[in-house]
Amino acid sequence: MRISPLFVALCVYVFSTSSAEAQTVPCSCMDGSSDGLVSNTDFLPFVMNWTWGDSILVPEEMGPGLCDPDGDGTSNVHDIILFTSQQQQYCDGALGGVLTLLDTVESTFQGWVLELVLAHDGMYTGIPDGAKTYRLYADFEAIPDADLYMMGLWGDADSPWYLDAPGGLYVSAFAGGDESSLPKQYDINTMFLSIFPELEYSSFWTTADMWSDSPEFGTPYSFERMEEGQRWAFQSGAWSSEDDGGSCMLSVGGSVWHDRMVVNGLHLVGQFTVLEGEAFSGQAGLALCVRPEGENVFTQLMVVPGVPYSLMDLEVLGCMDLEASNYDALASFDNGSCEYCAVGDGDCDGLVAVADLLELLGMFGCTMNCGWADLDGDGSVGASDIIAWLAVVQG
Ligand SMILES: [Ca+2]
Ligand SMILES: [Ca+2]
Ligand SMILES: [Ca+2]
Ligand SMILES: [Ca+2]
Repeated sequence: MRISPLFVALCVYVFSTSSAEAQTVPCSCMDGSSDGLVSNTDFLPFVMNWTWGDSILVPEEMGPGLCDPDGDGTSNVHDIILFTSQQQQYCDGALGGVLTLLDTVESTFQGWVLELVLAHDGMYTGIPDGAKTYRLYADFEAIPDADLYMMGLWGDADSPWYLDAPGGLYVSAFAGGDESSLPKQYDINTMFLSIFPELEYSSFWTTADMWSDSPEFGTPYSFERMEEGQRWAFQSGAWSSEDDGGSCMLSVGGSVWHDRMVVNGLHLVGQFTVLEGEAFSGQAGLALCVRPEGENVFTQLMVVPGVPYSLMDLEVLGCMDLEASNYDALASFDNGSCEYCAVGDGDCDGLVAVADLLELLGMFGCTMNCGWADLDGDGSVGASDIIAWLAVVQG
């Protein structure tokens, strides 16, 4: 294997945050179709050529769909991350153009947050009593005057992407995909959820919550490495990208620009229904793009190498603001769900009505963390709050 010192320098540059000079690659490196735009049409040729960890024997033969943007002498997951970060960029190779690789920005990753979605009692087909469904979220601090877009998950041989659940994971037979594919939320047909309710608890990785509303856009595509029997490894709770030199689940083409990829608070990356036992842990890396407010291009790449997660990251998600109508005294992590409604409108339906009075009466005698019902703010719910509520109704 021949590794040019220039390429090594480029590699060090791309995955560090302190370099000053922007690096470029020929258009032909990213625009495999030579149509002047880096897009979906370039992606498949790339995937065909870019496998993980394979040496590039003749770097001089870089051409459409085959190059080594991170300059480490192999085709690897970092190259695909760099390719993905160039999506929707224009570049005219016929004119000898070059693409400028994005600067890397310091990570604002705050850590993982794991939510217990449901402790199962055996009511769902195929999910035994005692199984637990968790959702794994990435928590990022916002970047001032810019939006963060999730590109996806990755790991390499040094910092593998893996999961470890000795009790095994539940994956529904109706979850889509095949035995070589990694279970992903995108593959689950939501039309089936009403027929097979257990499908909602099927385990998967994802680049964003594919079941949340995204009215103006379709569902964004992502790409993952296919590997024979990968699904069974995932299902057995012992899946890792380490032996393969690396793996990733990255948004394909313009999908990085999808509104669902905007990182705003907690960002869903996976759901795992652990069949038995308490143990559940693993590690994943993340890749994101930064888009400054008012600009229509990504200007920076954020790369988070593998960070371990475990049940230590378990939090109760909810609203932690006492002033909010949906204040949750049990919450340990504020997920930005706080709702603020008119005084006295406890159920937040826009009307101050009997239903609210009943809720207030239900909290009568509360002496701590009483939320909206403590209308006069004296720390407890008593007769004075009912009088205050009646005053609101009577205007
Ligand atoms: Ca193209
Ligand atoms: Ca490479
Ligand atoms: Ca109401
Ligand atoms: Ca009170």
